[in-house]
Amino acid sequence: MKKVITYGTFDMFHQGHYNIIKRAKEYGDYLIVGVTGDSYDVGRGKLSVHDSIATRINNVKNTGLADAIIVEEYLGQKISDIIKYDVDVFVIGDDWKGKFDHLKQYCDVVYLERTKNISSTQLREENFKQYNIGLIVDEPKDNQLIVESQKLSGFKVTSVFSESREVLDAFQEKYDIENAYRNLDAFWRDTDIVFVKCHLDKRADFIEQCLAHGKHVIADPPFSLDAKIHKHLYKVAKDNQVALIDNVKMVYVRIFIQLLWMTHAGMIGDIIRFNCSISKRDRSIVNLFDDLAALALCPVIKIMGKEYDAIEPNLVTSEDGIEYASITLKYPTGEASINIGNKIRVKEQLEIIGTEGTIRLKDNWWKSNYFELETTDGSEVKTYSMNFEGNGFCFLLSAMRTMLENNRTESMGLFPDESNTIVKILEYIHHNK
Ligand code: C2G
Repeated sequence: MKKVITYGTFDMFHQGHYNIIKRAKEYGDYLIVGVTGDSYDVGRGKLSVHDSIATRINNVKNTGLADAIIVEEYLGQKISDIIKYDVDVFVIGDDWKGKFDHLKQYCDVVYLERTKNISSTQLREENFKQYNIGLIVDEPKDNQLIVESQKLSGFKVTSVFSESREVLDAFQEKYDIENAYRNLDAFWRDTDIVFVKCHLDKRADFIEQCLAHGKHVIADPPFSLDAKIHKHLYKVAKDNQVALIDNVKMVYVRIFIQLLWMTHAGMIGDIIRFNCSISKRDRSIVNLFDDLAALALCPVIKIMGKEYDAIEPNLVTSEDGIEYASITLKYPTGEASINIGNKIRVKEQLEIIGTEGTIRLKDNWWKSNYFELETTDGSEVKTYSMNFEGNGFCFLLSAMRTMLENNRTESMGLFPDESNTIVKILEYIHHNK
């Protein structure tokens, strides 16, 4: 019996998928179809898959052509499958031409011509809402937003606004966006979602204007250093039935969600100490301290909670502002410290010490793709990892799309009250400088 194997995601099942499965079957007597698992797809940057794995498997099954269906869960599984199922022929579309030649030492490799003029991407674009993203900037930098949004179906950066002509020209020189505006009314006409990427002094004002014009908003935290203004912005969002989301990417990345789960499920016992440090040498950014502190406070509030008893700030200031800060939040059963370095440098890391284990994220912890767990029982250090490229913004956008599809306006990444707690802490620090 000649065995054939082929693989795919088979999202939004279409004629191209049917054709390749049918033609693959003709290469032997028994056809195995591998359907990609969600984790595997996320790991390889395929974030736009719409159908659940059950639906995708069912669609393959309904062709009546597959003798067996398996799930592809990890990179390299194809070799194990070929050996395990004693496969004679591996078939795949010619969009992969040459990519699987290394399998020729195990079985025949056949690349078949792709069916023209049909694809899952095209079907997703035709069937689901497309969101135009507009950027409000005061620097010619996009923080990878444009590249990150290209990783997902459904989002396109179409407009940019800046009050400054020089910034706008420099931005356009670099990114060449369809529309560039210095007039907000024109800018709003073209956008569904606005990324407010500007310095803190203007942030709340732009956020409010966008929300009031019925635009969903993503903005860097803190939105304001005044907790009342922050609350008010959420009210404006609610009144206008639009979403307001903190640009905190880490809370949408699987590795952080896993870490959150482990700490909340008591897997490192009671948390007695949380240390988190960050520094950045960029004198041009106004209120850099507040942006860094807000970022460092996110994991603290997510993991330790909002109910701290006291704040103990220790600040080193100069005429340029806060140069270094160590802020300790006292909790009933433990404490959390964040160290923020501006001119004064600190080593970036995040450490959560529990009675039964310690979790560590090294270096750029806010975009880390792995963490280590060292348990107190003396067993080996375990590493939890997930590969992803870029800064993780595509995960935030992916969560946002789910929110909007379900008419939900509040993020479950960083909840509004968690975001407000961060602003309250910063407000307290500034009042007690
Ligand atoms: N295909 C095709 N014609 C199309 C679209 C897709 O022949 N118009 C083929 C692809 O070449 C692939 C199969 O259908 O062989 C499944 O395509 P996808 O669902 O896009 O899956 P893909 O990402 O190509 O996964 O391990 C996964 C595999 O390596 C391929």
